Amino acid sequence: MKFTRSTIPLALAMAVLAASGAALASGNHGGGHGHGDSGETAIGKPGVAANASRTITIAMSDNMRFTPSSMQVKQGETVRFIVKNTGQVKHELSLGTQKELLEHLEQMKKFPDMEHDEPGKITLQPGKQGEIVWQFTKAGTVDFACLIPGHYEAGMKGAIKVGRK
Ligand SMILES: [Cu+2]
Repeated sequence: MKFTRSTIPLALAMAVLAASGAALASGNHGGGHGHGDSGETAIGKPGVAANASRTITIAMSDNMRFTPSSMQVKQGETVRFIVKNTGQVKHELSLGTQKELLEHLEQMKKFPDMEHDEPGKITLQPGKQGEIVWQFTKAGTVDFACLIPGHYEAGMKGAIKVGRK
């Protein structure tokens, strides 16, 4: 192939474009996600009971339902959840994003006896009750579920709508 006067500048222009493209791509790399400010997560953070603006009681039953299974809170609000297992088998309530809950569900299938000490999660034996105090810092939806194998699949889940303040 023979270079003419017009092909040479074009080849140069292409080389410059390719180089700047590479520079842009590497410039984008590692542009921060915010991790680890005061225990805050995508769904909020553990709350302080003294700051709770209200108490919501949630029952967990063997018909694989939370009652209530949907509720509404305000962004910034701290809620004290009293969770009661009214059934004859173990249940749990885990707060999380849909993605976290589904990932957790997969782990639970591998390790069914896994217990949770993490905030935002509570496992209760039949007839027991416990509480979770949670502050909803971000507007959107916070999901919750019972991740004991078979329970989520049977419909044991719910959602908390967090309204923008
Ligand atoms: Cu359950």
